[in-house]
Amino acid sequence: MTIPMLNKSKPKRIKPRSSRRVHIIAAAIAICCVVCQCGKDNPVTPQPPQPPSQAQPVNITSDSSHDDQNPAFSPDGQFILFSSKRNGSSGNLNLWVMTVTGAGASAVTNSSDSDNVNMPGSSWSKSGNRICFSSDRNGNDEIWTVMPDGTGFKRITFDDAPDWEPTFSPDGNWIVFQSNRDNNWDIYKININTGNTIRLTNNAADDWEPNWSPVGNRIVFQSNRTGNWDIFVMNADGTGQQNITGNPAEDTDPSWSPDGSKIVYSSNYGGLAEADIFVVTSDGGGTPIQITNNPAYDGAPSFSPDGKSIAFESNRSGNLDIWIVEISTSFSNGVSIEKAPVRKKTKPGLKDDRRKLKKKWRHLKDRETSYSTPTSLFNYFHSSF
Ligand SMILES: [Ca+2]
Ligand SMILES: [Ca+2]
Ligand SMILES: [Ca+2]
Ligand SMILES: [Ca+2]
Repeated sequence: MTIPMLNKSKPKRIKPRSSRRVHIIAAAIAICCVVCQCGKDNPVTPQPPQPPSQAQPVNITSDSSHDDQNPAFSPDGQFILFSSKRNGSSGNLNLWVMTVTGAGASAVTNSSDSDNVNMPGSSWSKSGNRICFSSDRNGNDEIWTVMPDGTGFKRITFDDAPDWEPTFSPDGNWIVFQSNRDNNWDIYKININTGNTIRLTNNAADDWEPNWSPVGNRIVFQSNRTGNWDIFVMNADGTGQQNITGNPAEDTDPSWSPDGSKIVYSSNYGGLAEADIFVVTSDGGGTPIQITNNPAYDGAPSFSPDGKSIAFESNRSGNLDIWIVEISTSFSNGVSIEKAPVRKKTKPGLKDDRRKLKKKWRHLKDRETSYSTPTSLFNYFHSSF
C-alpha cells in the first residue's frame, strides 16, 4: 500500500490558524491510519520490548565425578583456579588450575591435608602471580601463598586459631581473611611482607568470607549480625561498614565485578529452596538481579576479569561442578538470566565441610519467612544496570 501524497498543484493560500490546526490534526490521523494499515503487512511493526536472550550456564567440569568448587579466575582471564577432590586424597580438597573451557586441569597442591581457596574473587594475584589459600598442613588452618605451578609455598599466618578465606589486595601486599583468633569470627588483613596484622571488624556476630575489591579501596564480606546472612561492604581500613542486601534471605559468598560497581553473590532471595546467583550494586542502591535460575544449589560466584561472564559452583549435575554463564549482554541490554526450568525441591547438595557447617548454622537460626518478591523482567528492563 502506498501512502497518498499531498496535492502540490494547488496554489498556497493562507488559512486561519484554527482551520490549519484542524487540517494538521486530520492529516496526522490519516497518516496514523495509513501506518496502521501498512503494519498489517509490514514485519517492522513496532514491537514491545522482547525478553533478552537467556544465557545458559555451561558445565566445564562435567568430566569429573568428584566435587569441583570455588572457581576464581586468573588475572588474565584464561584460567580458573578451583578446589577439588578429584585426586582422591582422602576426600580432602586440593587446589587445581584449568583453562576456562575446563581443559588441561592440573593439581597445584597434592596434599592429604585440606587446602581451600577462598570464595572466588581475588584469590589469584596479578602481582607476583601468586595464589592464596588456607590449609591445615601445619596442624591448624593458616593462610599460605603458592605459585600457580605448585612451587614456592609461603606460610603467611602463624596463629593457633583457624584462619580462612583469604583474598589479595590489588597491589598484592595484603591479604584479607577471616579468623576467630579473638574468640569471635572477624575480618583481618595481614601485610604479607611484614606480617603486620590489623583487625577490621569487631562484632559479636560472624563476619566471614572477605573479598578485596579489584579497585582496592573496599572490602566485601558476609555477616549474620542482622539475624540472617547479609552482604556488607567496608573501606579497606574497616570503617564505613554498610549492609548492602538488608533482606531476610541468606546472602552469602560475595565478590566484586572488575570495576567495583557490583557484587555477585549466592542467595535464596525470594524464598528459594536452594540458592541462585544474584548481583547487586556495591553501593546497595538496587534490587537484586537474579542471574541463575535452577532448583539446585548455586554458589561461590566470581566475575571474569573482563566482566562478561560469571563462574560459580553448582550441584545441578548431581555433584559439585564449575559452571560459567555468559552475561555479556546482561547489563547493557537489560539482563540475561538463565531460562527457568520447572522448580522442584532437591536433595541437599554435596558441599564441603565448611558449607555443611554454614548450612547447619543456618538451620540453628530463627528463619524469617517473609521474603520480598524477586525482581521481575519488567524491573530488569528498567534496571539501572
Ligand atoms: Ca565434578
Ligand atoms: Ca591459624
Ligand atoms: Ca565477629
Ligand atoms: Ca539477608
